[in-house]
Amino acid sequence: MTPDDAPTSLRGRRLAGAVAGLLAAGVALGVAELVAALVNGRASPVVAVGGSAIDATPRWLKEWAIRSFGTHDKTFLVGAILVVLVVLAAVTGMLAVRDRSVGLAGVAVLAVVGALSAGTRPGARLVDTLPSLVGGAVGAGALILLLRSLRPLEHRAASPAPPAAGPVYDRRAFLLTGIGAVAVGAAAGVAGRSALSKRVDVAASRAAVVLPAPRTPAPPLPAGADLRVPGLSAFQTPTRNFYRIDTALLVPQLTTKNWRLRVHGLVDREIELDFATLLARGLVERDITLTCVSNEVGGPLIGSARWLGAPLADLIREAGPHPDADQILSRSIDGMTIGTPTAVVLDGRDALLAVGMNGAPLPVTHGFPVRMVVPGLYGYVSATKWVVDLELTRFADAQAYWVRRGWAETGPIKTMARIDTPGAFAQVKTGRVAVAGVAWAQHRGIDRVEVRVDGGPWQQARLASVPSTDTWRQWVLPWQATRGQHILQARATDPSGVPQPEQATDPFPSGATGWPEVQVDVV
Ligand SMILES: Nc1nc2c(c(=O)[nH]1)N[C@H]1C(S)=C(S)[C@@H](COP(=O)(O)O)O[C@H]1N2
Ligand SMILES: [Mo]
Repeated sequence: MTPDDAPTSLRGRRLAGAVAGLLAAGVALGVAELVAALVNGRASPVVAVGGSAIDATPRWLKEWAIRSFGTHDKTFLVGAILVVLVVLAAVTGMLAVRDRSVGLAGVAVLAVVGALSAGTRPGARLVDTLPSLVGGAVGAGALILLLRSLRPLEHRAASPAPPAAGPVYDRRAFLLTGIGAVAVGAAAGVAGRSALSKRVDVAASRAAVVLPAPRTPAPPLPAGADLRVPGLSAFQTPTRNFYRIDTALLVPQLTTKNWRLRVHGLVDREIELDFATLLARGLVERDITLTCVSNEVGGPLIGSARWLGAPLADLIREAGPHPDADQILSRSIDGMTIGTPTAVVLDGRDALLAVGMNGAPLPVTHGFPVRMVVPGLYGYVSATKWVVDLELTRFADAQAYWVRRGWAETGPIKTMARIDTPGAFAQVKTGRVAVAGVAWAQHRGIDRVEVRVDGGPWQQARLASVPSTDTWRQWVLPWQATRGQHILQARATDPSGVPQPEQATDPFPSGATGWPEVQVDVV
């Protein structure tokens, strides 16, 4: 710009810069709101900053605020934070007209404050920092675009020189960019809010569930089901550590009130039932170990829980399945399809429409309010979460989601052992070391687990007791460890008497095979 038009030009552009700062902050907040709703169902960074501010406020000030504002103290706090944000955003935008890096630094500082607050709230996880960081990044992008349209016209090669008293920047471009920013921020914010409010519904619905006592309680755990060897997986996997596998980007939000299950297809009588009717059918409680077909040898995609649910076989029988209906095609509210052999569900095993997991209603991520659990089958052919529809059909007529993608049509769980301790590449001391792990062959059972060191003779491990064949089984072998590097291998055997094969194969298409192996360093 030329020295003589600087004062008016700069004033006008600074004012527009302040507006740009406010718009960018709006975009950032809207996007943060949406990301917060998507990644964790928690509130926006503003609320997190508010929470941190409350924690950091001295007690006298807190008490003054409560006295002065009563139950509106939180509203006041959020309002105060927004006012501070508005001022900072406007000032940042103004300064950024002269120097873009000042604007970006301002956005970065605000994003980091939001991320730190959200990431340090009680119970926070790393993903809680995402809303601020993504919001900040998108806000920075909006600021850059807005500032670009604020560049003095004479600096832009293609633009005609501005008339002496006319606008000093491209007002039309700024207006259009600004409208775009408002639209993006508002759309993201509204979408985030509505997603968040649905989640709150589901949390309330879950909190309101009163699980009836089981008509048939789980058989008591035999003494010594848990060997309690340090480093060995607990017999019952704590729900918070239970693996989660699904295709849902957004966890389906289904309340008990909105839940219905329809049984139809090749049946004599269609059935439709609601949540209360399902509970009233009488529930059984069972320890069952769930396994994912994608689990690698030695992998973590397995967990054991105490499930509470209605027997699935009874319901299917009531519907009167036609003899040729060899597949129960279950569907979840988010459109996942899973095909289970009808014969397996009806063969007397404890196939469940589960509503409870480890003594509580199903967590939303594990299928609230109702999921299937069928002992002995990998999850992708049996464990439909958020299940709402059971269609009796034929494998020849309808293919489920993963089967269409080449995975095996039926997925019985393969016999498998896992070495939990010592861990891979662990350093252990010479002398007696407990080698321990779990082994599983759900619904057939584990008869033997053997361990060998450096390819030597197989040694039989001691097996823990189990309540049924539907769970994994712990095992332990005391080993006299000698100095040096050693390879430990394990193999399990089910009642067929044939040990699991040595041949290592990929999980695709029907589950991994091979002996688990760990290398340890004895010092
Ligand atoms: N609706 C739905 N149900 C699903 C899936 C899914 O993607 N969507 N994945 C299945 C697979 S592959 C497995 S292994 C189990 C995992 O259950 P979990 O997440 O409770 O451990 O859920 C099954 N049920
Ligand atoms: Mo799976």
